[in-house]
Amino acid sequence: MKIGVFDSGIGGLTVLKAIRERYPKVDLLYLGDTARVPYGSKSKETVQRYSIECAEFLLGHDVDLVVVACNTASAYALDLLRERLPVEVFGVIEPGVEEALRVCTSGKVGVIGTRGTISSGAYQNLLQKKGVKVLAKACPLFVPLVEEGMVRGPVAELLVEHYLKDLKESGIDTLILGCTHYPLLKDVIQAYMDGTVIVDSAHATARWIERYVKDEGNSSLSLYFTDDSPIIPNMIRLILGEDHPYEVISTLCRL
Ligand code: DGN
Repeated sequence: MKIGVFDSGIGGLTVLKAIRERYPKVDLLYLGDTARVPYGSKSKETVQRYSIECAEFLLGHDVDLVVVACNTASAYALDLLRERLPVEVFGVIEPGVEEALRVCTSGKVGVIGTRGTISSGAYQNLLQKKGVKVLAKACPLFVPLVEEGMVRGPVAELLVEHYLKDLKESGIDTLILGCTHYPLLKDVIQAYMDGTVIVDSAHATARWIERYVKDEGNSSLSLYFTDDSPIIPNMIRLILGEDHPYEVISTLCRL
């Protein structure tokens, strides 16, 4: 079986990694739209167009299932992708929400993400429909922090305190990491939010697709990006824990 994963950039490799760990035999194809990242500041229509193009690229490589690793694309484009694609499509928001509802006992859930994801209200709407009180916070500096590889140490600790102080004092017992990059800050976040259950959408998504995945194949991994950047090899090493070759493709971008 071949699973295609796409993201606005490199951070979606956290979702790919969680899928790879859970289904080690499947063939995996990853597309990071590094030429057009970030999606968080683009309009809904633009994110939908980009998402369709990414999914078409994956379908061109005969994937059996598509996972939208990007939170913004999941918020804006999932319904459209489901209408248009001939294969099953999954996003990261619903799995994260369901996992949070499963573990939350206080009736108060926190969610953090990029400005785009938080202002889309996608997490908040799903959680509120289930009668849960939601405290949402955008943490815009977390993405560049991770991309600089500063996932632990004093700067990470300071920023975690800066963004999460209100949430810590609010009485939430569950915190959703609503961004591809945030699982890399999980240790620092967990240390600061002592006693709070941290829900990582990447792992929740890998579990969520279980019913649709047959763990068979050649364990291949192909990585594609729409633009090159010196950050890519560093992030591959940081997230996957190993070096891996990748290909830069330009035909996707029709801007
Ligand atoms: N992949 C994006 C997300 O999960 O929200 C983060 C990177 C970005 O587009 N800013």
